[in-house]
Amino acid sequence: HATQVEAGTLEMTDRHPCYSFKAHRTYARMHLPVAPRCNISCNYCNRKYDCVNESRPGVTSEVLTPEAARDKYLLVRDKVANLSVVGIAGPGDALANWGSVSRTIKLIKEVDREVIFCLSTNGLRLPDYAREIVQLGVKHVTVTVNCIEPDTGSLIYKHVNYQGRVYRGAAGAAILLQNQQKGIEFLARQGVLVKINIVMVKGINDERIPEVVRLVKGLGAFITNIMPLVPAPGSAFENFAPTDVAELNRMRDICGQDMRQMRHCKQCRADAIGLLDEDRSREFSTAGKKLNT
Ligand code: CLF
Ligand code: SF4
Repeated sequence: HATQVEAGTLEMTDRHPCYSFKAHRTYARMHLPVAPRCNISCNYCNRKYDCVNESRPGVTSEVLTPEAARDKYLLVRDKVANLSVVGIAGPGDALANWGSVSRTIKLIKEVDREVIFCLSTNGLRLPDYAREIVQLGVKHVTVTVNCIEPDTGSLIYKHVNYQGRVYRGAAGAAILLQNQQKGIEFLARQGVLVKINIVMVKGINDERIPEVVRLVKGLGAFITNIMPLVPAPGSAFENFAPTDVAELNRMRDICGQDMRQMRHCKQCRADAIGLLDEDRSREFSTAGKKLNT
C-alpha cells in the first residue's frame, strides 16, 4: 500500500533519534514509565525488569502517574538540550495501560505543542486503540513482531491475556499476531510511521526473520529494527546465548535489501533520558535503582 505520510510527519522524523540515524547524535529522547502492566508473557521477559521488547533487561524503573510524568517532562525539558521525543516504552506494555498512557499524552500536549510522542507496544490491543492513537496525533509507533505464524509464536509467547481470557501456546500467539498485523496496517494507512522491533532468537525465529520483514513491509511499516536477544535472568530464555553480533548484522544486511533497517538501537531502559548514547535516567530518577548490571 502507498503510505500516506504527511510532510509534517517526515519533518518530525528528522528529529527522532531512533527513526533517523542522523538525528541520534543531536536529538534526545525521554521515556516516561507510566505503563507497568502487561497483557502477554514473552519467554524472554522477566516481569521484574523492563519490557524487553523495547528495553534491556537487568534494570528496573520507577512507575509514574500521568501528572508526575508531565511534571518530570517539564523538569527534564529544561535541562536536556534538544529533547525532541517523549516515548512510552514500558516497563510493561503501553496499550495494557492505555488510560494512563493516553492521559499522559494529553497532559503533556496541554503544556507543549512541539514534542513528538512515540509509543512501543506488543500490539495485542492495537485493534482497540489504533484509532485513538491517530486522533491523539501520535505519528511514531513501534510494534514488536517476532514471527508471523502461530507455531513459531508458541515458542516465544507463553500466554496472551485477551478480553478476560488466557490463551496459551499457538492459540494465544494466533490472536496476538493477527492483532499486530491488523493494527500495523491500520496505523500505516493513517500516515503513522510504524517501526517493527524483532528480537532475534537463534533456533527459534532467526531463520524466518526475512519473512517477517517482507510481511510488515507489505502492511506499510516504515523501518525494522532487528534486535539481539539479551537473556534476562529468571526468564524462560535465560540460558540462551545472546545473539551473535556478526549473525545479527548479516540478518540486517539480508533484510536491508527489502526494507530500511535501524542499526543504532541501544535497547534503552523504560525511563531512559538523553541522547541514545548517553543515558541520564539516574540523574532524574526518584526511585529507579540499578539491580544487576
Ligand atoms: Fe523510545 Fe523506542 Fe520511541 Fe525510540 S527507544 S519508544 S522508538 S523513543 Fe530507540 Fe531505545 Fe532502541 Fe527503542 S534506541 S530501545 S528503538
Ligand atoms: Fe515482557 Fe514486554 Fe513481553 Fe510484556 S510485551 S511480556 S513486558 S517483554
